[in-house]
Amino acid sequence: MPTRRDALMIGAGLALGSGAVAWWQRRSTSGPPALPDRVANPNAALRRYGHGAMPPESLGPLSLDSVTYLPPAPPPSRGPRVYTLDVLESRHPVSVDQAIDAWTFGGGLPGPVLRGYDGDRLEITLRNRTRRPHNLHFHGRHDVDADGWEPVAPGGETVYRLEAGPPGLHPYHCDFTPTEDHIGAGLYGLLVVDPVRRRPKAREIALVLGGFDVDGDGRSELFGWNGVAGYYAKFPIKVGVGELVRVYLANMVMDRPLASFHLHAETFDLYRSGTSAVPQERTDIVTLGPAERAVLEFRLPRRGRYMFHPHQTDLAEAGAMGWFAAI
Ligand SMILES: [Cu+2]
Repeated sequence: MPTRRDALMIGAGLALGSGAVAWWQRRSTSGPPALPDRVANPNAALRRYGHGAMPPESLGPLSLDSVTYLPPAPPPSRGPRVYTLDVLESRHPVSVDQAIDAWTFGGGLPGPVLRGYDGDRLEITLRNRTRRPHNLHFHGRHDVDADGWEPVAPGGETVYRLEAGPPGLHPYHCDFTPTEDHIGAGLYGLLVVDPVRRRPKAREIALVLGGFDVDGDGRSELFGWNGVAGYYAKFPIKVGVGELVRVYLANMVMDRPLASFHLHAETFDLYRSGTSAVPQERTDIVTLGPAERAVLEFRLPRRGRYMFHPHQTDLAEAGAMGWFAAI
């Protein structure tokens, strides 16, 4: 309701013209409170939830599809599953105007998804094509002789033989010290171990959270899923309405104590580390320490855009907010 003072001022405004009303509205202390900077300043507003970190312009809506969507689980294998990972150095763009000096497994950041059934034999050859020592360490269960902490010299190679297990999601990464630098530069990826009694058919998606130190100060300034800041804010992950979605989620940010994943407008079944056949919880948020991971399952019930982001909003604002588009 207008106050008596408002009525007086409107009357004065009519007498003085609309310019005077606008002047009074700007000066009045009884008007609406001043907008926070992030709303009043459109550039600041755009920084909310990752829109301040746009992906490189070279990336289009399909550019990360081969990283985002997992191919179907491989058929059972009698022999060992054989992989070769070359450790490479490259300049990796992480946003529209920032890049990092990356070390990668095979040129991609994260490295390729390795996959096998519980009990499958894996044979992974690591070839170090860089000027520094690196190595390859797996989470999950394996023979202690294949633990991978020993350095592989520049130009050298090592074969790691593992028996995949237990069923679940196990990150792999370079474990050469200082580990946070080697992981921060991009030396990480996912090993998916499928239970012999397979999980139900689903749209399978990998989301690996990384931090990017773009100014070389040892701290991440940008954050993003699957190697790019702001990508899924610009290009939502498409899933079908009502389709079972399974997310293989891992936190590979080493310089923050925690990072969470929060889904808007729907909840998910949470399988911590993916090692149990039954979920521990139905929730809309899971918090992960460095190298922690989880498998999430959910269905989005109607068309629309469903936001996801770490609830550490500085991470979300610096590139880690994204959308699922249910279509
Ligand atoms: Cu390394």
